[in-house]
Amino acid sequence: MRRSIVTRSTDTAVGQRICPLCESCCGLMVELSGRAIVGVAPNPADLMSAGHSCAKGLGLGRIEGDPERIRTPLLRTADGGFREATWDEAFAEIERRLPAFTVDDPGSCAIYHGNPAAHHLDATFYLGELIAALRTRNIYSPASVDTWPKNLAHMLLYGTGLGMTLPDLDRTDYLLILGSNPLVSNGSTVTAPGMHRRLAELRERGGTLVVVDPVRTRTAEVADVHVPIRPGTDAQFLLGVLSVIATEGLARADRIPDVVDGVETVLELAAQFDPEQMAASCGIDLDLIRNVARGFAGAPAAVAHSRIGTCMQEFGTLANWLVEVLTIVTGNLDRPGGAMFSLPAAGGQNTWPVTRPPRLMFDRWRSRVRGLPEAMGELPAVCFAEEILTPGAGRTRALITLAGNPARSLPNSGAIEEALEALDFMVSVDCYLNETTRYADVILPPPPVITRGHHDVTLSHFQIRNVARYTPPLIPLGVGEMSEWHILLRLAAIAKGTPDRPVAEIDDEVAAVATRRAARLAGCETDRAADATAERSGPQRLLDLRLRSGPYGDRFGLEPGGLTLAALEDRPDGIDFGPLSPRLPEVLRTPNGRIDLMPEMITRDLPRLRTSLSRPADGLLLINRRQRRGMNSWLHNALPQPDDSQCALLMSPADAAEHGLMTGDRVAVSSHVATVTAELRVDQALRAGVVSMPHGWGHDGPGLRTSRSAAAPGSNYNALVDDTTDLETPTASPIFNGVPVTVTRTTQEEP
Ligand SMILES: Nc1nc2c(c(=O)[nH]1)N[C@H]1C(S)=C(S)[C@@H](COP(=O)(O)OP(=O)(O)OC[C@H]3O[C@@H](n4cnc5c(=O)[nH]c(N)nc54)[C@H](O)[C@@H]3O)O[C@H]1N2
Ligand SMILES: Nc1nc2c(c(=O)[nH]1)N[C@H]1C(S)=C(S)[C@@H](COP(=O)(O)OP(=O)(O)OC[C@H]3O[C@@H](n4cnc5c(=O)[nH]c(N)nc54)[C@H](O)[C@@H]3O)O[C@H]1N2
Ligand code: SF4
Ligand SMILES: [Mo]
Repeated sequence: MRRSIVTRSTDTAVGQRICPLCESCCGLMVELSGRAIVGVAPNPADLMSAGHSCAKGLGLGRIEGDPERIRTPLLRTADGGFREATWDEAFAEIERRLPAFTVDDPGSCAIYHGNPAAHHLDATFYLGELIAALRTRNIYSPASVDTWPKNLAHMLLYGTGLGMTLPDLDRTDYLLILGSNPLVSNGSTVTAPGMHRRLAELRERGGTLVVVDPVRTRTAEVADVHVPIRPGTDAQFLLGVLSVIATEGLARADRIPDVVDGVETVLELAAQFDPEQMAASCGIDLDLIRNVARGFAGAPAAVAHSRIGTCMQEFGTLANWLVEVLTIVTGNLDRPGGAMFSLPAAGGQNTWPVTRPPRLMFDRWRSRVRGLPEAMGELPAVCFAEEILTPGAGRTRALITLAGNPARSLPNSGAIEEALEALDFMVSVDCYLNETTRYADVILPPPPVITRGHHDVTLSHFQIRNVARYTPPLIPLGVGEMSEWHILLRLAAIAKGTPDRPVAEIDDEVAAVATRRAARLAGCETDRAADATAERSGPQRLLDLRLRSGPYGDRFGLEPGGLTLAALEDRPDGIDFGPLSPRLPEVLRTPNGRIDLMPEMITRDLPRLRTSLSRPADGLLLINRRQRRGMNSWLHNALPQPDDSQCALLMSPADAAEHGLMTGDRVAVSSHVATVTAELRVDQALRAGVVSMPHGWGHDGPGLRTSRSAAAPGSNYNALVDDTTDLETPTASPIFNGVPVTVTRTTQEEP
């Protein structure tokens, strides 16, 4: 470990750590006393975050120090509780029970890997090994409730789901944000720490910020224009905007890259949609559509950025396709201030050369019960419960969860918990005994975050500047702690029926494959790459291989001065490779190397939208909101939360008057799936016809070891959401935003 930690006084020391909590990936200064985090401050010298941080990152000490966090493996006892166990005991139990589902009946053990897994090198590099060992296609993650419509739209246009376009925030003149509230979430599929500053700078340089959101959110508050759209109508809004662009001749043919096909077709299609009808469908003034069309098309540089509000809804894929179409036909693709591609230091789908004819990573197989399509190697999360609960050959009987809480993050929590209960065997790698892990037979805890080195292999695809950073482990593993990659490889060995294989041997095998690949990318002999990285092991070796064979790499010495992990270790504030620069056409991974603006899968989905236009808009639609001190479901126990009413159901004054409700009333919120109760709060920020609740709550029921959050459990949004009939058709994503609900006063508590 070099330069990772500096002694400050006799008993404290300070080191750097990239925050592992959200996609902003802020650089933090962490003060340690022994093994405890006693202080956290933003790092002003960090080349990405430049001093930005938030309450969650600054709360890392509380999060890591939560006395209820699991630090020792837990084994289920005969009375349904848990007891602490040694690692040997825990793995012995897994060895006794897991191979029945991986060796004897391959495919019957599923895996669910959650959000934090994407923020650690361990899972980034070793999850694949475990999945291969499970010999299963029953692989789930939040991606299918979070980003798939966006992934699919980008895959259809540019060839990869991860190589997305990014809003070039710092250089744009016109930013249209749809379905994202970065002043609370800190942004998603865009890594741009310090959003508040960046949005203020946009306006200071005379730029325009438009926010499309049913709620006047914190982000909408700082915008020039807020478009208070009815939930689920972003595609209609964008069709209206494009229709105006088409009929007023505002497209910028002179700035559209040569590799784009279908511009005329898409404009002709858009012109068929009457902006007035689209405005009515969105429940907004026609002038808003016209002004956005003219402002966006007329700006020197403009870009639209869509996120979760546009994904978890009825027309997610169409909306996300239209976002790209808008950017492209106005001549804003692949230019500064427009939509650009990053060039990630560790490489990835859109930097690696194409060796085989590219194939859409979508619908290559289907789920057993309902025949729903795979995407990027995973099944839709809406299949999770039914694959466990539906009898027959191929039924899922065992489960591994890694850093996930499907009982609170997937739709229809009632069915999810019934399914978890029905499993024959379950292992969780997790630091809490929560709504999901309470069903496990064995729980294995990850080690403290400061024992792990970090580089954002995945999230650097979303960085709005090409900066590479690595923060090394600050302290070694302590007694009784096991690294998460070690846990994953032990599980893989057991699943394969070779429990006694040393982890170091498997790691060498994984590295040998990675070395051959890296050598190929770097254009050197395998031995050269192997020798250059021989002193390292674990995630650090795999990372070094990726960096050195990546776009800035030293090619294992062939390119002296090029990037290595050692270079990043010497400069933990990061190395700057400059602003995003144009990457067309080499960035494309589509079958013909071009961009087709009218993919067939899109054409097939349009009639569904047309049909919806005649649907009456009445009743209340429930949408989701995030909270500053939350991270989905898992920080509520560690971080003090502002107050109990933060889980309130928000309702507009007009709806409250119509329903005869007041702030402080206890209400029953019912969908066609379930009923939950909540406190009502009347809030001017909401448009009429819309109510809002946060997700990730409902910390109740038996067996939890989260006493602080259980004392103020909140309501479980996801109990209300359907996982069977109402889906975003192309991707089979659940519709979390725009759930029809009724709201009535009640004196009852939740059943
Ligand atoms: N504090 C905090 N930060 C987080 C998280 C957290 O839980 N807490 N979670 C992290 C994760 S995993 C993710 S994926 C990101 C998500 O980051 P964001 O995408 O920014 O997510 P939200 O803050 O939920 O913002 C979504 C917005 O969409 C709006 N919306 C709802 N329905 C519609 C609709 O139909 N159309 C439009 N246009 N808007 C709609 C909502 O009102 C809300 O303001 O945040 C990450 N950051
Ligand atoms: N209604 C509704 N539902 C949603 C959303 C929404 O906006 N609305 N958002 C969706 C989105 S975007 C996402 S990403 C998902 C999140 O879905 P999940 O990833 O399933 O849920 P989290 O609440 O993030 O749970 C993270 C888990 O990881 C554990 N953990 C934390 N750190 C580590 C670690 O280092 N190692 C290990 N092994 N475990 C760790 C925590 O204890 C917790 O159990 O929720 C989705 N669900
Ligand atoms: S914004 Fe995200 S990355 Fe930055 S400190 Fe907060 S949680 Fe961590
Ligand atoms: Mo997410």
